[in-house]
Order: sequence, then structure tokens, then C-alpha cells
Amino acid sequence: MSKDYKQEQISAMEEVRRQAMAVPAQNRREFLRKGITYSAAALAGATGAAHAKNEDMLPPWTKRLGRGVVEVPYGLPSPHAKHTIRRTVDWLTADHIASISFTPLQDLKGIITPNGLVFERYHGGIPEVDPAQHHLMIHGLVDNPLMLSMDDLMRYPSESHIKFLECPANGGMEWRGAQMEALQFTHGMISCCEWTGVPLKVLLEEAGIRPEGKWILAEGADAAGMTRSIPLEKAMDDALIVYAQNGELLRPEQGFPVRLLCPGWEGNTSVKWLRRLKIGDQPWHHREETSKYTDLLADGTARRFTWVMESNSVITSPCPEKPWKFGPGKYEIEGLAWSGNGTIKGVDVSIDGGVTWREAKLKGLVLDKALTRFSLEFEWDGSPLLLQSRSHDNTGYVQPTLGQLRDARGVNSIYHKNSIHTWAVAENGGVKNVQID
Ligand SMILES: Nc1nc2c(c(=O)[nH]1)N[C@H]1C(S)=C(S)[C@@H](COP(=O)(O)O)O[C@H]1N2
Ligand SMILES: [Mo]
Repeated sequence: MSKDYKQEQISAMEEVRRQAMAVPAQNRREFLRKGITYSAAALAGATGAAHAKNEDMLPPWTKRLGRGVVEVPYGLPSPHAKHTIRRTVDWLTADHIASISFTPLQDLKGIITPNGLVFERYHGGIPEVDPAQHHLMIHGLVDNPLMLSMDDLMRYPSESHIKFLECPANGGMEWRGAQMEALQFTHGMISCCEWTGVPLKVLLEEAGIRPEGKWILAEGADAAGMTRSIPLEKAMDDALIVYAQNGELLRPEQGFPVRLLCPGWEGNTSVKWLRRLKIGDQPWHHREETSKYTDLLADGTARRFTWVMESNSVITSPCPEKPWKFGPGKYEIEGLAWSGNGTIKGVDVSIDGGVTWREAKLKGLVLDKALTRFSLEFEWDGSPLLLQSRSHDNTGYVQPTLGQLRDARGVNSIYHKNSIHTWAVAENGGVKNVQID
């Protein structure tokens, strides 16, 4: 910001104050209140007049022509938004090829995750698939096996649905204690996009599943050859074969040219770079299947087939990355809630660690198996807070406390930690990740 411009803003403020003094005393308070609430508008009026007087006070970007069309054929965010990026935690995995990155939830608005910020999870890196050579095969216990090219797939009538996609390991580093000092790392293994493709049901009906067909093996074309067994009910319910996300073709990170999407289910069931669906009469038992995606309980047994991502929520503002830096006053407490079982019915917010609760308002779209934004206007008196949010969904499920979840599942699992999360807000507005049972 140029010095002139700053000086001009100061004189504009003085102008506002002079006008206020010219108003009779009984109306002055009202004028100032308006002046403060709509300070941007008041300034614009005053600065407009000043601009006319002295052109030198204009900010530099108003004095030269800007960049023309298609100099950047695929647009990028402003350089001032360069902190809004995916990040990873290096100690989580041995390398970046079989690893995970996190969505910067702290910087996002609304419910849609921009494509370049969707968290990534690869077991063997991103394959560079040539769509012209890629096929989706549907075989096994079917009457008419299918071998579909991408062109074939795109000829079917398409559907678009806004759905969240969450890795069940989201929050999984914190079963035993708080350790991630950032919202991006406590909850960033989630995204929400508008996905476009063909209902899997349509393809399966065309293939003609035999009566014995009950399970589907989905296999990816990556080096990991990721496979998951999906029960036929899910496939016939709302599973989609998707080739586009948020209006454009899938990003390589998300499975270009085609992926399976199992809405509301563990992210790993949404197999990327999908090459094969084999219909069988029972689940398959190899690789990922038995070893990885189970929840180890305190008694040494494990939960299996825990596909649904149960309701969860988190406050996104304030959070460790977004402290309350303006001292006591008005703030909007905002957050995200979701449920793999359906829609969010409500979210309560506590400022005292779960002793008392007040109802937040749901903002914008409230959709089935999609991120849902909640908001609570709050007047902060500057005292320390223990902020929590608690979601409930259309099935009556209420997000559990950490104590309830640990009692039921112990602390040995990695997956499905959807308990109420606590942010401690200090007197200086700083936010820390703490745990309360
Ligand atoms: N082929 C293949 N599909 C895959 C994976 C993979 O490594 N290979 N990772 C899975 C896991 S564990 C998750 S959580 C989601 C992540 O989807 P995203 O990378 O689009 O966010 O993809 C799933 N699909
Ligand atoms: Mo995952």
C-alpha cells in the first residue's frame, strides 16, 4: 500500500468524524453507529471525493492497465492467497508416494472444496493414465460382461451430486491425545465436491448380475492396484462411476479418468483410476482387504466392514490457524458438519467444554452426505473458552463425546474417530487443540 493511499484513508476517516460532529448531539450516536457498521461504505463515499481532488492518491493498481485475457489460460488464485494449499505431515508416512495430504479447511468458505485443494491419498502414487487407452471392465457373475472406453461411459445419461469424501483415518492421530496443532491436520482428510458420472446401478443392470452376485471387487489402475470389496446393496443404491468433479474432468489426484464414488462411506471404497469391477458371491480377502481397514478394539478383536462415516463436526473459525485477533467483540463461530448416513439435522455449540449448549444455524445448502456449514453469532467478552460442536443427523445419531467413543472402541484403532472436538480459546484469542472426555 502506498504511503499516499494510507494518508488518504486517514483523511477520509477524519472526514467521517467531521461529518459526525456536524450532526446534532442526539443523533450523533446513531450516526457513529451506522458509520461503524457500514464503515466501508462511508469510506468509499469520502474517498471518492478525495480521489477527484488528487489523483496521486490512487493505489498503484488503478494507474496502469492490467493483464489481458488468456495470458493465464487456466486461472490461478491470487498470489495473496498462496498460503491456501494442501499440506502433509512428514512423520506420518515413510515417503510422499504412499502418503496423504490435507485439505486447508481453515481457509475455505461454503461447502465445496476447490479441485486443487482436495486432500490426496495414494498407496502407490498417481498413475498417468491415458484416457484413450483406459477401459472399465465389468465382469464376473454377470450375463453380459462390459468393456467400456471413456467415450462409451460418457454416452450414458449423467448425474451430478454434491458429496463429501472422507478418509476414515481423519482424526486418527488423536485417539490417545491431542497432538496436531492445526485444523488442517486434525480434520483435513475430507473434501466435498460436485461429482458427475453414471450411477453404477445403470451399468450393473446392463451387465445383468446373476442371482448369486452379491459383492463387487473394485480395482484401480495404479501401481498399488488398490482393491476394495463393495456389497451389491451399496452399488445399487447411490454409488456413482464418476469422471468429473466440480464441473471439470477429474484431476489426476482424484482418479482421472474415472473413479468409483461410494457416498458417505470410507474414502478407500471410492477406488480411483478404476479399471475393473468384478462381481462375486462373497467379499475378497487380499491386500488392503483384511489387513488394513478394520478397527482394532480394546479386547483385541476388530470391527470389520465399518463403511459408513458417522456424523462428525468441527469448528473451523476460530481454530489454531484462525485465532480471534481483534480482542473482545463480535465474532462468527463457524464450522462444518457431515454424516455418511444422510443429512445434518442440527449442530450445537458449547463455549464451556460441553456443560451448556446453544443451537447453531445451518447455513446455505443442507444436502445428503455433503459438508454442511453451521454458524453462531457470538459476543466474546475476552474470557477463555472451551469451544465444541456436536452434530446430529436425520437418523437420530448424535456425535459422541471422546469419552463415549473411547469406552466403546478403546484407543488402538486408527479409524472412525468422529468424537466431539475441543478448541481452547485463550484470553489473547489464540486457539489450542485440547481434549476433553
Ligand atoms: N486406486 C486407488 N484408489 C484409492 C486410493 C489409492 O491409493 N488407489 N486411496 C483410497 C483412499 S485410502 C482414500 S481416503 C481416497 C482418497 O480420495 P482422494 O485422494 O480423491 O481425496 O481414495 C481411495 N481410492
Ligand atoms: Mo483413506
